[in-house]
Amino acid sequence: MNSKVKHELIYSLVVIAILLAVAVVNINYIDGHKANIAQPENNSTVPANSTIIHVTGYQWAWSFTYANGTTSTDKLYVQAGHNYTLQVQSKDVIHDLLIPSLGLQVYAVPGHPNQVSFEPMKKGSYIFECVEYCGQDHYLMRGYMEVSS
Ligand SMILES: [Cu+2]
Repeated sequence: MNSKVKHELIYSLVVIAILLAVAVVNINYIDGHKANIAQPENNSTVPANSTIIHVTGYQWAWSFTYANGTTSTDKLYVQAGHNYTLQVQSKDVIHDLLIPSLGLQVYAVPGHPNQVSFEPMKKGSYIFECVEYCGQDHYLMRGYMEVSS
C-alpha cells in the first residue's frame, strides 16, 4: 500500500469516526425526550384520565385556559405525572407550538382545532415557542411550561 492510499484511508476513517460520534450524541439527545414525556400512540381521542387545557395562539402570544377557568399567558402550568390534553386553536393566522425539550409540537390553525396529549415526567421549566412565522412580532410568541412535582 503506497503512502497516498494510506493517507486517504486514514482521512476516511477519521471522517467516519466523527460522523459516528455526532450520530451517538444526537441519538442520546433525541432519546432523552422519552425521560421527559409520556405520549399516547393515538392523539385523536382524549385519554380518560386527561386534564384538558385550552390553548389559543394569537398575534402574538399563547393563552392557556385551565379546567378551573383560570388563564395564563405565555406560561403553561402542569404537574409531573399527570396526563394533559392541549386543545389548540388559533384566533387569527397559523401558529405552531413547539416544546423542544419534550419533542412536542402542535399546529394552531384557524377553524381547525388540534390536540395533543402528554404526560410531563420531570419537574422543571421548559421553553416553548411558535415555530411558524406569523407576523412582525412572531419572535414574542415564546414562554415556559412550568412542571411542578
Ligand atoms: Cu405564531
